[in-house]
Amino acid sequence: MKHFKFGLLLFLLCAVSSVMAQHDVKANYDKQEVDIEMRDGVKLHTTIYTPKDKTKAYPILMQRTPYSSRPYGEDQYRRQIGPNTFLMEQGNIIVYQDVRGRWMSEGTYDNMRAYIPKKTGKQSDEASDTYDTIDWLVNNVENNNGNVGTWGISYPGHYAAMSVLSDHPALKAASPQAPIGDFYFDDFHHNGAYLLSYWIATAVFGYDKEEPVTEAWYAVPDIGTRDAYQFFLDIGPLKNLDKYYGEDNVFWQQLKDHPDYDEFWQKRGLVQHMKNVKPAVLTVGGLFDAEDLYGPFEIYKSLEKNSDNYNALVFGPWSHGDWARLKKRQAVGNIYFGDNLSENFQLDYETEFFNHFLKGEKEFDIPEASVYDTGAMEWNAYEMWPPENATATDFYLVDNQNLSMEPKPDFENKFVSDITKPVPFTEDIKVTFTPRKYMTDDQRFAARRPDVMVYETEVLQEDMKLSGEILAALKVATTGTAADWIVKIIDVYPADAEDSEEMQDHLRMSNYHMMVRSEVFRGRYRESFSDPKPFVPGKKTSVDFALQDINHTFKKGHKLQIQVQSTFFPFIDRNPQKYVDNIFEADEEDFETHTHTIYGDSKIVLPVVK
Ligand code: PG9
Repeated sequence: MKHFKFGLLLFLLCAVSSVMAQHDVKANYDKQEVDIEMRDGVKLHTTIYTPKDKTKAYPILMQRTPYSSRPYGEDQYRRQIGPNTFLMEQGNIIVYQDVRGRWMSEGTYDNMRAYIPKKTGKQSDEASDTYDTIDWLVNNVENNNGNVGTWGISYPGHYAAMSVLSDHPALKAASPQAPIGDFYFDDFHHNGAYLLSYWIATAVFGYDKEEPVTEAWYAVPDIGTRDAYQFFLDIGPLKNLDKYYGEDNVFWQQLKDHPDYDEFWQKRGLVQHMKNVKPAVLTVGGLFDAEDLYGPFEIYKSLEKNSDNYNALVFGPWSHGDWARLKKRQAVGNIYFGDNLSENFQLDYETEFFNHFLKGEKEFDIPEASVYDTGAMEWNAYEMWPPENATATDFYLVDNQNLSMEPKPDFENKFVSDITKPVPFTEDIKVTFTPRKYMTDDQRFAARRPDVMVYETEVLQEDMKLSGEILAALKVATTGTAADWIVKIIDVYPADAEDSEEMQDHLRMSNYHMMVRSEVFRGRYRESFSDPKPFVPGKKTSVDFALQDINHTFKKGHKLQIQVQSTFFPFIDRNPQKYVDNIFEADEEDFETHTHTIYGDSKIVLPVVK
């Protein structure tokens, strides 16, 4: 009974606070919903919150989203509007729009709809939809000051990045946050490997709807278990998942039909177009973002190379979207990084950025690149990213348990990759919409497996800082004709390390093997993502690939450890290890256990700051 009363009290408290928060928005903003007609006649449902104080003009801050601009109904208000509460409370015109083909908007959805550089006639894409929307807003919304900003996280971040290609003169600033750059390197794939850990999410993005809707027209499959590893192992070949997603799941069909980086994916990539843009851009990412790392890094780097607009980067110790939450202690999984990091970002970076470029406020002085050091637990301000004071340094994978500065080409580390017992990517037993916590998880469970090769330094006698880009240059062989390669960069804590408040019960910080970065590479794409090749059994072969950037000090008393393995399940699907043209069509008998070899002239090239 006691628990029931507590639960009821908690519910009432939440309900009251929700009404109060809504009241704040309702008390200070008017709301209207309009269907704005695009150049091709399709109408996009757009929700507009305008400050009740009509004595001054305001910029327009817009988010375009596939996740709904709800609540629908002009007397229904969001609890919070805008990029953060500071911009909400200061007063801005806040706009949310259902993108084409989603929720209350008309049209047909297209995942990562391709940008059309030279549109003719009524041709449309997300950039032209943005242009047409901005044009209507600045000409029809009262009290706007003629300046527009866009923002969004993840898919909305992708549309914020795409907005700068609209070329509308009123668009002065954009903040793409964890923006998707390319579904072949963000979210659904990493370097050609399909992320089985995203399979659930295919329900949300796979089905077309016939008309504008206020309720979800899709359903996430109930797989009847919380044990994702066992579920997907029991399912076997990917084709057996067809019983959950039929022909009407357009996106599932597209994933199956396009295993290689073909024209279907290439034309949907955004990074290639991020050139010669005018609006100021503040790109934001999380160093432990399991969903979109490629996008923020590559969009920032492309603009840095190919555009002379204002272009800044913020990368904090965050998982996907953490920076938008007002949580005092910032932690990812078991690792605590500091207090008030998100609030400080929202106030000192995000709010100042938009107020400067949209309201002309002078107070604005953020570094070109603000990147958190996830080992030293402090912010670094850089004049460029990656920093030029880092030296690409070779760490060779020689003996089992040893990293060396010198290669040993004849040294061979062999392991059996048993495809019936793939290496788990996490010890946690759960089914998630998308992967998240594994990004800083303890890797001792893997280090103690015979199919995970471990290489490490001695205990460091002084701090070693790694800032920038990482290359894995492997020399490998397999008795099979296909293989995946996973490389993990790990910070091994000392035996006397103290536990964080967030530490899981079965773990201790003592000797914690903290994942700092991991990446997967499907070996068939070693020459080209568009032209897969089998391995020749037993032939020493080069497999080179980048891991996403890091900024991490391995402190004195710690060790730098590298792990290499060939399965990472069910983060990615199992490679049959026998070459088949399309793994989505593989049969049970195609899955073979094989012996892989890592030669001693394999190296990981790390950005050491001298
Ligand atoms: N990038 C995230 C995502 C995209 C597609 C499917 C699932 C997740 C996001 O938009 O949150």
